Amino acid sequence: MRLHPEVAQALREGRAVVALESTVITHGLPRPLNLELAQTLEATVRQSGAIPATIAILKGQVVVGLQPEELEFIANDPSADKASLWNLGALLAQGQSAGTTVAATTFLAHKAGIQVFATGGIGGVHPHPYDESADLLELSRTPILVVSAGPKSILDLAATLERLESLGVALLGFRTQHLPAFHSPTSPYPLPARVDSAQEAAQAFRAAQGLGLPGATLVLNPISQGLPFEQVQRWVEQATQEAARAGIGGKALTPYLLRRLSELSGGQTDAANLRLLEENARLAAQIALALTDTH
Ligand code: PSU
Ligand code: MN
Repeated sequence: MRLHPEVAQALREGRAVVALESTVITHGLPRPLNLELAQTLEATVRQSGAIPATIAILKGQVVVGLQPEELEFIANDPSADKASLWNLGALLAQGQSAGTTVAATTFLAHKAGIQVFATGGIGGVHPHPYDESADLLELSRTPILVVSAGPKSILDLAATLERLESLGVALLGFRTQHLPAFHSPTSPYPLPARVDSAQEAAQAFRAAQGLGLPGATLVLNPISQGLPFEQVQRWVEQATQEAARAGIGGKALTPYLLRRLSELSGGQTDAANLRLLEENARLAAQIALALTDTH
């Protein structure tokens, strides 16, 4: 594992660091939007007073905090794989490059000593056929704070929420009592807890850490100016049926559905995706800063 010197120094000095994932760069957004987004997220974290650490697999090495040219490399490498836990060892041994999913980024960020991680939407339970993201299990066994805009809208939200409860992932609605649904700010599903500031989120995470709870604290940050829930659900239904008909499954399913949503919505879901990623990076930086005040 190679840490960017700036990240290593910030961690040694107990300063605020925010981990960022890279599957959204390699598989989530089309080029050249993906690189612009990656650069914007790092700048957003910096403007908010924290140090960004984008995590990726580069030529068989785990890199925590990419150099600008490394960010360009991974964003433009069409052969970059999607790193989850089931292929991480093989990717390293075989010298491959890959974007890291929420599952892999959670594991690697925690290993590097980073406490806060920002993403867009987490993976979860797909409606059918059976497919459940490794994100859920990894969040259940890694005590890190993750900021997202909710489970991705392509998922079965009720089933995903049930799994998060069963797995003991701590859920905090950020200024909301209901589960945010990625492209949409809200859904019909109530959350167990709510916080109204970065400080409160930091305190809840510290309390969970103090007890030694094994899992992550997931801060659910509703998108501002999102898309209507029912509208997104209609696009999702169509895209899901098309995926089933085309026989798309496994790790190709999430990227396929996100692409189809973008087409069906005339690009509206991509615009929403960019906005929520930026908002999550900003909130994550604020929480990382708040954590440096509460020891
Ligand atoms: N959030 C986004 N776009 C994405 C993803 C999240 O806005 O592309 C990625 C994350 O890396 C997440 C992954 O971990 O999709 C989920 O893939 P799967 O369902 O195959 O676990
Ligand atoms: Mn899957």
